[in-house]
Amino acid sequence: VRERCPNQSSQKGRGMSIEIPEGLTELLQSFTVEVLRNQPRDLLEFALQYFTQLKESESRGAAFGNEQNSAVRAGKAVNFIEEAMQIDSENEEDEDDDEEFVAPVINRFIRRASVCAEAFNPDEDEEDKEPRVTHPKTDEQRQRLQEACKDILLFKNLDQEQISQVLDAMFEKTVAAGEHIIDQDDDGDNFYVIERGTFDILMKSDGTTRTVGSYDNRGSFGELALMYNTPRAATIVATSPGALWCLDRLTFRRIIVKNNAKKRKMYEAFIETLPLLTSLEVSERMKVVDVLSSKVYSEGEQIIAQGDLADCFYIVESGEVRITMKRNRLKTDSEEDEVDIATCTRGQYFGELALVTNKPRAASAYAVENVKCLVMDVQAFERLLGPCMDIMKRNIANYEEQLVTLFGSHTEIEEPSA
Ligand code: 1OR
Ligand code: 1OR
Repeated sequence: VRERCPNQSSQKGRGMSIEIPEGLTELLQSFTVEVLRNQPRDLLEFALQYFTQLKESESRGAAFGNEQNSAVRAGKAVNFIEEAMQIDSENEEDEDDDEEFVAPVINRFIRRASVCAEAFNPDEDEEDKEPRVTHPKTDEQRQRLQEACKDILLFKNLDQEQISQVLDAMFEKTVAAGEHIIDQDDDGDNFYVIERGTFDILMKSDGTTRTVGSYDNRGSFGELALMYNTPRAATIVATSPGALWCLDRLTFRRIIVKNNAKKRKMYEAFIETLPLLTSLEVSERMKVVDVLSSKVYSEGEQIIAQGDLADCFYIVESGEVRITMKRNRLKTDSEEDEVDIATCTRGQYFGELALVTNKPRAASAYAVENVKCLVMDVQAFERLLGPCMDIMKRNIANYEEQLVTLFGSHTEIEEPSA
């Protein structure tokens, strides 16, 4: 963090204007997020560790604030490995002894996918004339297939008839370790849902190929080339023996892409009103709609559980969501009380913090009444919301202010929310 030159004009009118040194906000913001995430017992000790590590990583060349952060997602669903720290191979002695935090945090949005905005005509009906694809399955297979597909967001908004056509058309494929399922720049053939196995996501840019993430026994891939008629954006390689459910391109386009066109019409107006997304271009906003799925929660239902690994991001479409936090540290021993810390209503979002910081959920979320949310999975979030990061980070910084207002600096809380 650079200090301002003391000879600047602000010195003249002492007491009138206070200049905030460049980088201070980001520095404190990242630190605050880590404090919230880790809830350290000894704040001073934590601060010491944090800033020492920050300083070390700065002198290793990863200058603070230049967006080159190492953040390793240790979640189960997907692992995103940023390339920044890997580029210059570090000294051996620099062993990673399972740090409680990765400093500095936050920006993992180094590079965005090169998915071009090629127009596609969702109303093209040519594919409707194709015969329906059906791959017969045993009951056991069908059950496994249903299980594998139950969290696939692209399937969430399909009606009963559409979903059963999709399931009928899917076929199973076992893969060996090392097998390339998709090669970057190829044409798209299938969409894949993971039944089991681990897979690496590789991308090449200017001559070198890098691992940008991985899948661990769940998730799906291969939708982009089919949705936007583009070459494959990445290479997917099996890193263990595994099994996939495949959906052919024609069925995918006939059902999923059609459905997306309907979704665009439905959500276009709402999406336009979201302050979070104003930094996106129109074509990008449409892609957000494509990957959103709508989910309904009934009164009192839990949407997010504090401490869980995060795989989704939420925007409230209707109803009210209550955000609560456990404050066990301030109570005697094991006793935990959940405290209301915020509410979200139409147009507001939640569940971004864990995705931005690579940490478990910092709070829980409950539906106060019947609630409808738009849900985006972590990968779509990664690919699409890079330009919205500034807004989100600013809001995350606000969490700290509100934290202090709500709880004071270290007071024991009984009923902070009136
Ligand atoms: P596809 O049809 O282009 C490759 O074939 C697939 O890899 C792609 O669809 C996605 O399903 C999947 N950027 C682009 N595609 C990705 C990415 C990705 N991750 C997985 N796929 N990332 C952006 C990197 C800047 C990684 C984001 C986590
Ligand atoms: P998440 O992915 O961690 C819980 O899942 C979500 O609750 C979190 O993202 C935020 O979107 C949302 N501190 C932490 N998370 C908050 C807060 C918050 N408010 C909303 N969320 N505050 C600090 C209070 C201890 C703000 C209180 C107003």
